[in-house]
Amino acid sequence: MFEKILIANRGEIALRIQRACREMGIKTVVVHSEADREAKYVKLADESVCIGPAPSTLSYLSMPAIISAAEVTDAQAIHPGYGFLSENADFAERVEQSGFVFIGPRSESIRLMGDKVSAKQAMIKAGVPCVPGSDGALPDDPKEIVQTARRVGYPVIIKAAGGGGGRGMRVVHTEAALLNAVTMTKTEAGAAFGNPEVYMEKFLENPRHVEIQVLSDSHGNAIWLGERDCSMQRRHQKVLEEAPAPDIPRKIIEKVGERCAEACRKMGYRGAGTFEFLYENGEFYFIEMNTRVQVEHPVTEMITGIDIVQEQIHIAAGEVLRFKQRDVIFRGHAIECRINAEDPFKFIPSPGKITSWHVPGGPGIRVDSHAYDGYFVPPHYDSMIGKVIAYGATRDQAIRRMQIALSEMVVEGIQTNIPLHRELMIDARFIEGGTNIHYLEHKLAEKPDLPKATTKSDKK
Ligand code: MV4
Repeated sequence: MFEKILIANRGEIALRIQRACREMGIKTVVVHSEADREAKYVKLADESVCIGPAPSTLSYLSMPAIISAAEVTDAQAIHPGYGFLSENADFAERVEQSGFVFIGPRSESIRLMGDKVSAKQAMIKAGVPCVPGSDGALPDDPKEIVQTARRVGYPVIIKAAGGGGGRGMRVVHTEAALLNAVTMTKTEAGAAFGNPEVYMEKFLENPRHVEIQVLSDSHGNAIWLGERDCSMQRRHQKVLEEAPAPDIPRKIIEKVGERCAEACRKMGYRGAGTFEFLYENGEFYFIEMNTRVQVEHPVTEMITGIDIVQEQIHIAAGEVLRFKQRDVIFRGHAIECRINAEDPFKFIPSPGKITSWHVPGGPGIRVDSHAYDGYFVPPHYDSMIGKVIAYGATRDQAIRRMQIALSEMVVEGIQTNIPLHRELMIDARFIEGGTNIHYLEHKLAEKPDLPKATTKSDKK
């Protein structure tokens, strides 16, 4: 096992990885920007290295600075967390070429999944169900494009091979609009991703976003850790996630989960990964694979008892997977609310000093956050300042516990989206379960004065 790991990230996930390392008896090095110098989680690490000024391009995205920090501190492995360089195949390659272990997949896997056309082709080959669409990238010949759309059936969606996470896509409803939409998406994709390739899929109108967590070792073993429902989102930003996904028959989940694990074995995938699916009318359709640990990993940890970050480290150290599929037992229900420093009505970021921070507790409540009384939320990064996770024997109990947790939570000095979460926890459709990817945006459009459930502690 490693003696020392460098954490190439910031905020709650840097603290989360540090806790995993500490439990395993591994020393930690945290790299940080000038803006994060005073953060308590930086001081908590065994060592810290300032790698540059506040803008992430000059610090958290600086490959030479991070690799130099690993060299001077004698770290053996680098954990990239999520965001920043976590899905950058060139970074993974440079880390390994410099003699360190990248805690994540081989760079070839990251590259394969980063190109959404090659990812989808790999999944088709591995027997993972995909959205019907073009066979690979769209050709230049307009006749062929028109033919493909007729075969797939309108509406269709044009997606950039270099896109993902909602970037570089366009829905097309009629043949009259098709060729222009393809040209525009290609032009934008070329400019945004340096790759003009696009592909076509049947556009699913009302799906849910359900993803499968996998773990795969470097010895050909792979398991799936159930699903997460991430349908509650706004502008491709997930707001809350839960596991299991409400009202999906276990037989269907088991079948798709096993397909994902088998795909990992076939690809020689290493590490933790997430297969993203759209779920509509009882069917799963693969859209993308994420080759990192995800923000919402705790809900899976709560219902399986498996520490995903620790398993990433065991796998990176070359160990054989410590669990067989039959060891994975799903128990209870977990919900995660992402706490963002933002205006709860307008969603604009609200950085600044937290003057009062009181986190909830009690049975089944977990808070993953690096924030504290007096913490300054820097304006340079993502607005997420933490996550509240509620576990219960049933979904109803998890909701009830989350309602109580959110009623106890106090954050002053900055604005947060806690009022929105309080509103969602008493929303009849959420409580019923199984809302689709459009639900939150429709709800917010209907009731622009949401959230109403404010308290004295929410800054105006
Ligand atoms: C789709 C889709 C409907 N049909 N693909 C958006 C993010 C990216 N990961 C894929 N996305 C979508 N792909 C087909 N064939 C609808 C979306 C989509 C979406 C997906 C997941 C979560 C939220 C979403 C919000 C809008 C659109």
